[in-house]
Amino acid sequence: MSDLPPRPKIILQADQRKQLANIQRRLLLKSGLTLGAISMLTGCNMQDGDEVDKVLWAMSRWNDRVQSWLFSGQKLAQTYSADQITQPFRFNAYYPEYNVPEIDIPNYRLEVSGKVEKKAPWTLEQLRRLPQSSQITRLICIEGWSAIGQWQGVPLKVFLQQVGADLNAKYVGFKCDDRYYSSIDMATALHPQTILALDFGGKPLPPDFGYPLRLRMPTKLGFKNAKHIAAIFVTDNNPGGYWEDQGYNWFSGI
Ligand SMILES: Nc1nc2c(c(=O)[nH]1)N[C@H]1C(S)=C(S)[C@@H](COP(=O)(O)O)O[C@H]1N2
Ligand SMILES: [Mo]
Repeated sequence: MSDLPPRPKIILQADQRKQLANIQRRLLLKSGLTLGAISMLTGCNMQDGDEVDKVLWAMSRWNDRVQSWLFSGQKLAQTYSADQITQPFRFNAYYPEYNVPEIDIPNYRLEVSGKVEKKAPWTLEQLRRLPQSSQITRLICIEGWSAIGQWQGVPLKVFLQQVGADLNAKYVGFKCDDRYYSSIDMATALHPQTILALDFGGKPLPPDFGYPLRLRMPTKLGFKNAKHIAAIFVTDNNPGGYWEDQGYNWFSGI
């Protein structure tokens, strides 16, 4: 090995330390780039907290672009057989299980807004009348575990066509009943395995696993699979997300 540049000394604000930890672990270490290499590539001396932050976010945005170029809108993620389903399934959220939101199911309506022709809200019954698709796939959490489950629901593509969405728009955003939020690129929204799941393991989604409606797509990490969806919108401005805005890579394809 040739000489490596000396590791730069970094001074970070407290709130930047978490972002640095997240982005560095996910992006820099994964890509094999050290902070020293980044400082050489960017010509940034990495001494100044603001500057470090800017460089890391720029790297993450660049990573989003590369991932979306590489993403194949049709290539299917691996599927599994019923006997491979993980039991019990694993719960995760940014809060403990006993804080799962309580939702008034009879009065539930899915809101739709943004670049769509039809903005009327949807009942669960209306959603169940649309074509349904089922999958047994693996949900992979960024925290280092995965679990195989069965989900069934409306392909997001079918739903977007129903509401007359502009399919040339860039993003689909999700707002959840627990104030979680996330967003995906349109190519992933139209992928055949991206569904608005109503059922889990052959029954209506239970509270823990995102009732009454969740996003399920095996082409993205767990945190992009929004549970308890209250509203869907189509937009050209990247809506970010709960974890995405704290430093997790936005695209997070698998
Ligand atoms: N509304 C909402 N959706 C969410 C989360 C959350 O906290 N709130 N957590 C995400 C994370 S980090 C993961 S790994 C999966 C976990 O889904 P599960 O509970 O079905 O395993 O949900 C995702 N969707
Ligand atoms: Mo996760």
